[in-house]
Amino acid sequence: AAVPTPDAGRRAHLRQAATHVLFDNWTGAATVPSRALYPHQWSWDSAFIAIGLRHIAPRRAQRELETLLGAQWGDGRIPHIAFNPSVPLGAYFPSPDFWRSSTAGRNAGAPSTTQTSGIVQPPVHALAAWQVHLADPAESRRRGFLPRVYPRLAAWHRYLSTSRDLAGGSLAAVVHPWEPGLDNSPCWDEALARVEPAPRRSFRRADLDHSSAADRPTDLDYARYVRLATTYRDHAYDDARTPHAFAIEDPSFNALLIASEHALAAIARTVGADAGAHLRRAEATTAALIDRLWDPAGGIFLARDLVTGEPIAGHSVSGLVPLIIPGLPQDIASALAGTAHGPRFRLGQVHLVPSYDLTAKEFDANRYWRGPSWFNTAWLIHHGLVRHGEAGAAGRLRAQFLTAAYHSEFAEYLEPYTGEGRGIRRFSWTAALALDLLH
Ligand code: 2M8
Repeated sequence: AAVPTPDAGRRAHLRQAATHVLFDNWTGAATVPSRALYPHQWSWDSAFIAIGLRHIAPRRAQRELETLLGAQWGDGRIPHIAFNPSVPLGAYFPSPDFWRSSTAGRNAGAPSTTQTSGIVQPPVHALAAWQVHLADPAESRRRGFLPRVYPRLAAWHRYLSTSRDLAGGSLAAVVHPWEPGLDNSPCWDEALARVEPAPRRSFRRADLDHSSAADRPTDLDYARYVRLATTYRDHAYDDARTPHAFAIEDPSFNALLIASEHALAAIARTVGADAGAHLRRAEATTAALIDRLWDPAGGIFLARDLVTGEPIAGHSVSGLVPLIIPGLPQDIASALAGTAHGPRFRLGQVHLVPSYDLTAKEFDANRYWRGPSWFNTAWLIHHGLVRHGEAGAAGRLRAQFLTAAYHSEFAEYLEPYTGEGRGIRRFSWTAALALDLLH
């Protein structure tokens, strides 16, 4: 799977095709991940999309983030979906009538006009906001972009570091498998098995109208996703009051929080706020991540199940993402790079970075986050490799990324052995991150 970087002609074509995907998926105020499968605004998708958009339409990249932040709740949470009211209810499940944010979320400060979900996704936003600013600082200053987003991003991080620090160990917990973004990762299997599935007839999946059932989570997974979200909703999305049957400290979620906290320090410095507080929080979270989730024997970070109090044994790409953390101790960074190249992930030998351990019995080369390679995690690991002096491996991963994006027509994910596209095509973050790596 070692491939040369596409030549100049192909790069120009790739840039044009990626631009088309993003412009076609723009709805006027934000970008949908996919017109058919995901017809609303998703939280971490928008952050990745803004990182790509800044190269071709910096003002639109700012708006992408501003629109998402417009759906923020009073308690600081950024919901994982901001719903587009012009999309029919049946086009996506779960729809606004399931989440009931403006009523069930009222005490937590959900907006009264925009309908949203009540759960969150990984905090890539401050990272994105800082990069979007740097792409066109003059336009950013003219629009007052950073002074407007800074307090909202700070409130978001505060929510994650307080209300979501469920174990009191200085890490943010996720309370639903949709929150870490790696929805049906085998890492969640044991924790999910404790959740009583909702009756199958109580909901209708819309995803299967657009994607092959073999590439998606199962009905049983969905029945449990529904139960967890219903319980959270029925407790007014109150983190302290909800009896969380699923509560996990995920390495990638926390690594993104740390990287974003560093970006927030840079933003704070620019707007004249206290950068030191953000840097101290980043350091404390890094120390907690190493203390609570680092597994020296496996050379990878492991998620921790807060219901049992035990680490989760499965090796997922999430455990490699902490490579992006500025100032990660060099021995840990080297061990992570070694694990990425080892038999479980085979970096450079298979396509991109598989989402789950290739040697595990739960590995499935086609099913969503149970094995396929995804472009956003490859992009993160590319940056981690660059940061920690692995330029050769980073360059090879970048070449693979661009070639695969081109050949798969911006697929949602790839079968890691063949490199064939899976899921939907013309997927926004694949196009956006390809644009970013082209620049
Ligand atoms: C997937 O998740 C959504 C639920 O949030 C779904 O399956 O309907 C995940 O891949 C997630 O990481 C992503 O943000 C979302 C939209 O692309 O799709």
